[in-house]
Amino acid sequence: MTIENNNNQTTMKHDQRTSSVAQVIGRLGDRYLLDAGEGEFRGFVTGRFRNQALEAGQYPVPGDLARYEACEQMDEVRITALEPRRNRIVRKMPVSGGRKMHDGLITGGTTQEQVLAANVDTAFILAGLDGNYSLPRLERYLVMIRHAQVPPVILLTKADCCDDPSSYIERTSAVTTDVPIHAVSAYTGQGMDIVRGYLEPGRVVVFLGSSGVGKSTLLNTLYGREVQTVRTISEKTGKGRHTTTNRQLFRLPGGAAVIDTPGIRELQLWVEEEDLDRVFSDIVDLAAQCRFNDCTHGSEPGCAVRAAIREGRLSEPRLERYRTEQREVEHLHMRQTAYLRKVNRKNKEEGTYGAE
Ligand SMILES: Nc1nc2c(ncn2[C@@H]2O[C@H](COP(=O)(O)OP(=O)(O)OP(=O)(O)O)[C@@H](O)[C@H]2O)c(=O)[nH]1
Ligand SMILES: [Mg+2]
Ligand SMILES: [Zn+2]
Repeated sequence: MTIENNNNQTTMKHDQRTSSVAQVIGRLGDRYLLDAGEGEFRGFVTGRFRNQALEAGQYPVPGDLARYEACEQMDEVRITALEPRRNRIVRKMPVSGGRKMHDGLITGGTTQEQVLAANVDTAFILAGLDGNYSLPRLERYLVMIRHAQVPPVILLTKADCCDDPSSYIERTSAVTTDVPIHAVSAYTGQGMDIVRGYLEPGRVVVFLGSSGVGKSTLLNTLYGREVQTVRTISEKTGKGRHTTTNRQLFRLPGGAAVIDTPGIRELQLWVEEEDLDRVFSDIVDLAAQCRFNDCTHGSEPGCAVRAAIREGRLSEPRLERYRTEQREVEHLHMRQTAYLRKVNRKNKEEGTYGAE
């Protein structure tokens, strides 16, 4: 638990009559941590808030602006509503077992949307240059960010572990035409000035990426002291240890805020087809040149996608990934509505909204 690391908690007097607005920092059990600029305090959502919330995604998340009122005889506040969100980063979250990988798709099990963060100015997608670099994974994060309509920035972390970071920048930029990509190292300080350039006072950024890519380390470096726990990646598996377990917002001394997130184990998509098409726009453009409108890019004559693969302008694995994710999105749409209704009703009865 990282909340204790922030021991700048102050006792505050909240004006009972007026409703005020505070930034949501994080969650601690059924309480929310808030900050209105003078230190952290706790709050809980009112019964009326619960009644009005139609789904889990409407409960407070880091970056939200919460309207609150003071409580008599309690040093906590009542959260009455959230200000409308400018944007929200959403992922599909498994809420029950029974999942199976089938043909590259996750099937079975029950899923629910989880809002990771709200009101974000820049989403940093981190990928490590220490041997776990994965282009498909980056693409998936990009699709999620495109869906949220938040500007993404890719950070290739641990540049100190890699002899040739520029070759990775090239590989990455081949699939992400309009996304800034920077190689950084929290250890040597490489690229840190570039990252700081995104952190103007009042801005909110989020760190996303697999466990062990160095999200919390980067936050600590920017903060100037250890506010989040960091652990070495496992020698046995070469993977991160899921050190960070809560999403939490940190206000940097310079006035910007960073939302540190846990590495996502299963990044399922919660998006629309258009978001996919933006990330795979090269394939969409090629497909528009195929002779047949409904070309499946198999053995049809005049297929521009096949031609591009033959000529080395498009890689076969990339086309495959596009198809897999397309299938996943279609599949998702089919079962989304029914499941959501069921799960939301159940959660509402049990009052277990927004569980991590
Ligand atoms: N060589 C090198 N190692 C780094 C760098 N940044 C982070 N690490 C190491 O990577 C490991 C994982 O770092 P964390 O910051 O805990 O990773 P995380 O992304 O927060 O992981 P989760 O909280 O599990 O999602 C630690 O051993 C860090 O010391 C870097 O720039 N260079
Ligand atoms: Mg972490
Ligand atoms: Zn075709």
